[in-house]
Amino acid sequence: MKIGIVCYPTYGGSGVVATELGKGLAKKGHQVHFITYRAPVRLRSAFQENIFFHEVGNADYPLFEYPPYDTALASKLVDVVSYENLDILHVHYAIPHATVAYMAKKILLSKGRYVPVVTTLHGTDITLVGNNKEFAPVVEFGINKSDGVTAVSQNLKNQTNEYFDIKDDIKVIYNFIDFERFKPTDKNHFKKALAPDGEPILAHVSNFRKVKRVDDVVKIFHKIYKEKPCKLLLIGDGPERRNVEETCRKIGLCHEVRFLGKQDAVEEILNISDLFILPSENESFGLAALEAMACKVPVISTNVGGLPEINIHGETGFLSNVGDVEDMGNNALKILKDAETLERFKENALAQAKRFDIDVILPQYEAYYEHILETAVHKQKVEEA
Ligand code: GMT
Repeated sequence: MKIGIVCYPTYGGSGVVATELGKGLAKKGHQVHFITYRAPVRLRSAFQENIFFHEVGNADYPLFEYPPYDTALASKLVDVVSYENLDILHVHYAIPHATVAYMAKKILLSKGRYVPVVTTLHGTDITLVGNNKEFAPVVEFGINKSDGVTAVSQNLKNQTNEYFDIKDDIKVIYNFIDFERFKPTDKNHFKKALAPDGEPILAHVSNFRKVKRVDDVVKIFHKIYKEKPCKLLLIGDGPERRNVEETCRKIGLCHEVRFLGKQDAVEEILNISDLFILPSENESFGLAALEAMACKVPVISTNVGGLPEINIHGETGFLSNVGDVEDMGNNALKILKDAETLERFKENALAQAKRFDIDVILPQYEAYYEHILETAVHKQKVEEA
């Protein structure tokens, strides 16, 4: 198949999933075309002969206070679909990609060319509009005009149906793990350097946005530290970092906390960690938690969104209400109480992550594309009518 993938090329979860999916599809022999404004982060070091990147230009002009990216992207899609003869367009994150793809589809149709569009909903493209009605009509329209729609968790599917009037069934296809990269690996020398007295290492990975409640990570860490000396590694960067640093200073624990910033080799850090902490206010899936579990790290998280679908309470970690740092701290101590308990949670975390192996999930996307292509001919007739 010749597949066009549209995504945000940044460190955000949707871009990561889109890139890993594209790489996986290419490995299986499909021709994959990424169409976005910059090479996606996880594509930069991965040269493959059947992966192509088409850069959407910055349509800047002195008149534009806001360069019209939507128009530039739609034009690029028309161009790439026509000249590369793509079979299907798969857009990740509804805003603005679903409606832009629909615009491109209509332009192509006016030239007698039909390309089906699959939209994958990732989370904030739905939950954000739940709080911000300014986007809602466009998002609903884009979803309803897609030939196929997938959501990364059952909870996200439910929320989408709750917020919008959705015509067709949304298919749940979970996010996945590439075990060639995220797997348990012995990094004891590295661990010893950071925790010389065998202290447990806690980790958190995010884009440091408010929704991640990174401040709570530090508060949970503080609660654990009072009972059991430990270390905290904070990976990622974003708008909340300054406030989080301030909290560490106030608590007086800066010497035990390391801000590592954005990291490419996250798996190396996960492999020296004993617990992963994700106290998000909202999380449609929680790919960061799954990546930790694939490296055999149990998870202390909130019980929101799709998190209960991956983190099994009392088995792979624990779930708590948003903001309940006391409960999250106590749960962490339950896991860290002795070596056997920790090992049991670690084993369970790894076993659960294996259910989301790319080899299990990727064929679901391929089957879905096939299904959409089969129904495309019928859809084309309806569109033309
Ligand atoms: O909010 C983020 O962390 C980024 C965002 C994105 O779309 O880039 O992540 C969302 O999609 C990820 C991949 O499907 C999910 O793992 C995250 O849970 C989801 N974030 C939220 O729902 C807040």
